Amino acid sequence: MKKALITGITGMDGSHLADFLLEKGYKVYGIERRTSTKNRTNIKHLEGKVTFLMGDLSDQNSLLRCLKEADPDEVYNLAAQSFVGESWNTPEQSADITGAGALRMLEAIRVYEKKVKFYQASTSEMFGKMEHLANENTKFHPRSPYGVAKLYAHWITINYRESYDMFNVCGLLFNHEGERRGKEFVSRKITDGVARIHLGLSDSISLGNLDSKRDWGYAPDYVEAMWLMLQQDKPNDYVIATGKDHTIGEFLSSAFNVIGIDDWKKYVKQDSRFMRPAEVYYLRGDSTKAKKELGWTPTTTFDEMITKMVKNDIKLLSGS
Ligand code: NAP
Ligand code: F7E
Repeated sequence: MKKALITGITGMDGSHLADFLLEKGYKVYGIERRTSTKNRTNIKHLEGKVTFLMGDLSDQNSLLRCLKEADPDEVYNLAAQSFVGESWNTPEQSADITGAGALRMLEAIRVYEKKVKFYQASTSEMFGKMEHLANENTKFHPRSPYGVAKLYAHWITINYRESYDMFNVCGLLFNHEGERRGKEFVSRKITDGVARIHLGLSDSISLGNLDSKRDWGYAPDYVEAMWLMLQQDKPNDYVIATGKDHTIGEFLSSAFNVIGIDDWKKYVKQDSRFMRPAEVYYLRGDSTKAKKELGWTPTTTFDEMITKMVKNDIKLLSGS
């Protein structure tokens, strides 16, 4: 039985990856950090199936202890301060966890001295200021403290691969969403807001810049790509994306359509509090390499994903 250790298991991707690996017959360990009130919303269903270990990406020894306890074949480093907007408020903490956190996990693996495959959650935010389709060779120009921190984590993962012959891969994942997405991200903020309007709990949604375009995929499709990367003969880095871009306006239109509203504009307010000091206006990825080498393609469409998210939020809010 293969063993996997996941950092960030309480998050959206971590919980989906645990579901996926359990299906594959893995023994799964997940690192949780200590918080004053436990948040197990995304992982309640994993209790009794996954072994939870206490650790923190800011604490090197805790990572080494978790590694020894799990003795994994594969480590998936998904933990991060992952909210781009917040990274301007806490740039140092974002650098420490999102950037140096990856280094701490890599160092733990290096001193552990057993062969462990390592996945790093890299991101399209590293491309940042781009205007065309991005692939693995596109130059980076991050636009936030988060993007800069992720770029450090990306390069240190590659550097440890080259320096110590470690099996390290980076998945350059474009935006992916789903029912377990945090409510501050624009996708879930919209689907939760639409559900509230539908149920008469609210009459509008306040958003920032509506002109950004994103390449939005569905999270359960994307965790499969992470696993596929670690099953290859040689470690390599891959862009994971749908290849299609949509504006936030199009996301709104699709979400309101689920509840039968066409004129969504009268329900949306613009609020400067949600604008960012520097914006990433356009992201669209070319995952030809992943398709060719991993056999990976996304299966859930933009509208299907949004329909699932809106229906799920209506169900959660109505308690049905
Ligand atoms: P998420 O839902 O925000 O989950 C982040 C996870 O990191 C949570 O489990 C969180 O734990 C954990 N974490 C935060 N600080 C920690 C610390 N100091 N020590 C240990 N754990 C800590 O993020 P996600 O959307 O699932 O994304 C997973 C990874 O992929 C992240 O690294 C993200 O940056 C990256 N990524 C995401 C996307 C996307 O579109 N979703 C795209 C590209 C890359 P708590 O629950 O305790 O906060
Ligand atoms: O913003 C705009 C905002 O916060 C998307 C993370 O998973 O994907 C995610 O980062 C866009 C931006 O995601 C609001 O300005 C408008 O242009 O949902 P988001 P993100 O910044 O793209 C990447 C790939 C990651 O790696 C990250 O970890 O939407 N926007 N109005 C808004 N965004 C938010 N959050 N809230 C608004 O009210």
